[in-house]
Amino acid sequence: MSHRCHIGLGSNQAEPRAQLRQACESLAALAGTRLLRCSRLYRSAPMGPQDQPDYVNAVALIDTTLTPLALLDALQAIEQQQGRQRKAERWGPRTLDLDILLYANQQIDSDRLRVPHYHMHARPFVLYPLAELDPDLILPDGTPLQHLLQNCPAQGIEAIADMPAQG
Ligand code: ROI
Repeated sequence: MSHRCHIGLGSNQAEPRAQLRQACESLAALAGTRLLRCSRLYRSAPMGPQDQPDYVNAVALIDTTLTPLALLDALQAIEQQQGRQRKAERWGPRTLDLDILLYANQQIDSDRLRVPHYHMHARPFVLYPLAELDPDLILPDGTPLQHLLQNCPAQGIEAIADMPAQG
């Protein structure tokens, strides 16, 4: 059985646009997974420590037969392939960040994984690309995405490009 999942993508190192394009290709190539669509690419100032470059973010929608933890493993493998190094510094710059934002309508709270993603409710660089893909989305707890957007000003986030077509 396959599940519809929203994946958040972010990068602020080593040609962020190319990082996101490559990550989308890798998502499309995952076992048991189809890439349905990707949002445009959005640029925003860093949230958290300011002494790092602007970020480029996007959201991808996939259909996958992977379980949540298998999907997490696969996303972490893609991060590693693209040179992600886990550093002690929290909220520091990264070549690629892939987050499971939503996994079907499930709420998951385990040691390794929390879905919906912890901080998505207040992050414009997640909510705006998500709304581009699915404006009428309702979160698993019944909150409409549009409610979250009303409480989350766009704050300088800017669509800068389309995700290039896959294939
Ligand atoms: N800030 C922006 N704008 N985009 C991100 O993806 C992002 N990711 C992070 C932190 C460091 C919190 N800030 C971010 O992990």
